[in-house]
Amino acid sequence: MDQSARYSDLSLKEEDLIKGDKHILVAYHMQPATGYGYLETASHIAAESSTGTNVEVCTTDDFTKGVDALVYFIDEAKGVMKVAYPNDLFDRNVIDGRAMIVSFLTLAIGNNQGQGDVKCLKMHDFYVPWSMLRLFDGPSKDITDLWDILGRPRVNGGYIAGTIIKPKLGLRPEPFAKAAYQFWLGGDFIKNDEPQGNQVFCPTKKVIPLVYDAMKRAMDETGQAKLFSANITADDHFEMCARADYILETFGPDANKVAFLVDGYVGGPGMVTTARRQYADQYLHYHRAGHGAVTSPSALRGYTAFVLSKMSRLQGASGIHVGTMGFGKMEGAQDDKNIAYMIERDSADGPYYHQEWHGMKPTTPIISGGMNALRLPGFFENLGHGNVINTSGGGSYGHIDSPAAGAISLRQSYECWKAGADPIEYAKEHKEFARAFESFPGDADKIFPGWRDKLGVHK
Ligand code: CAP
Ligand code: MG
Repeated sequence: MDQSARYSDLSLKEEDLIKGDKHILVAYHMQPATGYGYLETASHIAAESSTGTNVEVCTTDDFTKGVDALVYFIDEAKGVMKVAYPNDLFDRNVIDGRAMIVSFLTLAIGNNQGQGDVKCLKMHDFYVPWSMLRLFDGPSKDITDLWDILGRPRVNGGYIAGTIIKPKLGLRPEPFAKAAYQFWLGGDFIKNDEPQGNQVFCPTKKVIPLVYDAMKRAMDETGQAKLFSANITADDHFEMCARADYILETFGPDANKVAFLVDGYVGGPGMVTTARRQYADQYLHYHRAGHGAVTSPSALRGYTAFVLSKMSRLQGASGIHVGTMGFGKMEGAQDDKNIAYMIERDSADGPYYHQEWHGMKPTTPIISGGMNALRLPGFFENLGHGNVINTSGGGSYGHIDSPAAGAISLRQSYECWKAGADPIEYAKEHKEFARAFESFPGDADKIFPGWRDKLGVHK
């Protein structure tokens, strides 16, 4: 059934829709399945994503039609369609009238993902009008709070050298805490790896006290504050809160040095908002493990990493993993830097929409995935700044001298880039950075050809 007469209006002007402040706008890349027309399929998507189904129903009245989502733009040659979703379509909390991401997803990335007339449907950008933006929580804590704790300037406080306790799983409490202590002797920030929680071989109530003890010893020995991002991911809201409460109680006077990590993609909006609203004093660290199922360029449905990151700021993530923009081990490209700009700035351009954030706190780009001291200078050069949290697991625990040396090499890498120094020359004066070349010779050969002769290192 061709529903374009009701669910499309190509005369609508985007600038009028934006000025009207009454619609969330969404840009999709869409290809119809064979045998289906472009506008016909786009209109069916708008129907399924708002007030319709695949047939007319007798219960529809004029009010219903007033909240129809409308296709307002198509470019069949480029495979782009844009939909205007009336704000009133979206669910609001009964407790406080505020908006929720799960409603945005269940409509804009809901049934339309399984339509038989669609070959490809992927959200590439969306625009949130102020009338809706102000109804989302946004972050309660941001990187300035971490810089404060670390004794750094609140503006441009710079690079936070972090790691992930590796191996990903398999350490019992004592070796886990020892790994943390060893990194903290040189670094700032440690996170649980995304699957680390309350495994039978490393119970939370055994390992957390040891991690806190390691943090205290490292703070005493270095005279510097340290940070721990503790995973509270769980299916059950009350389990999440039990973990969070136990961790805060254990860290006691140093509870402000605890961030909470949630595996936000697999856990979903409910889990992110549980952490955001129940623990607003903690930095909310959004890990996106699993996102590749929908965000990978090879996925023909779902949404992009850009969309995931923009949604996370609305949900209140203090920081989210944004990939390594082609410098690490995960999928990504240098222009992924626009993801970082969208979540950290108050005004930014997405692939299809400009977004004003009206003072909503920024979400920190968290850089992770195959990074080490050798890969960081190129990354910073591409991004243009170092106001990020970087978590290098292999880049720290793979350093041939020690995790502390790995941590120091990461910081030296940042200082080298910030000073505009030549990495090889810098390495001659900075041992841990120099030893990163020997720790990761494959990267060194690729990024700094001839490094052995220049540094006098022989196989
Ligand atoms: C990195 C990591 C992170 C990934 C997540 C891992 O470890 O801990 O979870 O970076 O990817 O488990 O692989 P390494 P992203 O530093 O040892 O690679 O940040 O792109 O979501
Ligand atoms: Mg991990």
